[in-house]
Amino acid sequence: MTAAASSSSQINLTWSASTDNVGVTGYQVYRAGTQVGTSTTTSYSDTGLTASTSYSYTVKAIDAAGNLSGASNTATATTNSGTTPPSNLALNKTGVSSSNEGTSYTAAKAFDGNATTRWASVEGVDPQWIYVDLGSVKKISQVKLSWEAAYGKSYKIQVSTDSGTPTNWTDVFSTTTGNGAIDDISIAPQNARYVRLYATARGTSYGYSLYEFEVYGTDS
Ligand SMILES: [Ca+2]
Ligand SMILES: [Ca+2]
Repeated sequence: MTAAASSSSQINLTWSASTDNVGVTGYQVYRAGTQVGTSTTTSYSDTGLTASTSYSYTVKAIDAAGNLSGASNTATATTNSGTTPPSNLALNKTGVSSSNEGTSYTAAKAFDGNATTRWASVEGVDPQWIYVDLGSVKKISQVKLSWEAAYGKSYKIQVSTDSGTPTNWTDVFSTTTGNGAIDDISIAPQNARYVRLYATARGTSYGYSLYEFEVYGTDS
């Protein structure tokens, strides 16, 4: 018998058919020694369980004469964590940038969920910016920048709740000591339809280049 969690509240059980020569008519399923259900097949789904909890199971076969077999081996599984990972609000949303180094490095590449594609600005020019349109106003609380080698040293994160082309920006984060790679930035929850990276000093002689520009939060 095997047990495998399929969610935070369900464990699926499967077992081999009993070879009882009288003819098996079904199975009784036990959780920690207490019967929780029956099955006429060789599988059972135990539902209504608690997240992140270990459960142990056995089965017994029942034959046409009503006799129970001995218990199977004990199978154990732990339900999944009840927390769902936050989703990236910027994923596949429309991006706009101040410049692109080329047609392979457009703003969309920073919002495509692909860690190998990237946006890059033209080389050697400040300032540069890139923003995402979340589609509607959200309450955002985290921005994660995944820089290529061409990182930003001084930049701001700005938000706007404008509709249409954004013109009013509010600073929600600023640094002059950015060090590239991953910049995972927590901010006080902000209403935002647009989220912009506004960069004023480069860490290299190149431009600014982001593999991904992620935004996390909740529906406002
Ligand atoms: Ca990408
Ligand atoms: Ca960093």
